[in-house]
Amino acid sequence: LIASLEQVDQTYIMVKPDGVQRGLVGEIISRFEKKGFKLTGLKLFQCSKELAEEHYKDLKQKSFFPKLIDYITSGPVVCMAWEGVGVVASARKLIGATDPLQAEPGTIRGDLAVQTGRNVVHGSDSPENGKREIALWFKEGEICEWTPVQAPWIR
Ligand code: RTP
Repeated sequence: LIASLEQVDQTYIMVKPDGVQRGLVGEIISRFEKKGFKLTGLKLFQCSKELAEEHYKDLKQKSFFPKLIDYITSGPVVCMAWEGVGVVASARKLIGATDPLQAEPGTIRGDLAVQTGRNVVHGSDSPENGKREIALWFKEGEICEWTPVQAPWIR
């Protein structure tokens, strides 16, 4: 009841090409499902160079930018929209530090990855970017608003 008074946010989570190739899609989806967030969008998708560049436009000046774009476009990704109270910050915690060797055990990157350049998953860094990235990766009609029937605790 108290939670229902709090702000519900959206975040964009993406299994990167290495996560798909390594068969980690189910494992990664499970982490967010089990935590108690609500899935509102899900698709397997081969993204264009243009879309990858738009998504990572804030990193355009970084030396690793070309490698990052090659990586993200190297194979299909799994695009997800998740909703819930505090979902943006919580998802970042579940994902762990950018460098998987610094990520705590128990986090997705801490458990499943080794290299920064192959860190298996992306998560939005603010509620504003959550909205921006969901609008960027999903078309209208691909986001499903639904109400859990018997489980108000998985809001
Ligand atoms: P993400 O956006 O993918 O969730 O990652 P993040 O916020 O943890 O990290 P960010 O600094 O935004 O970097 C985005 C992605 O770029 C790749 N990267 N490579 N030195 C490198 O080679 C390097 N640094 C960053 C990673 O895939 C990182 O997740």
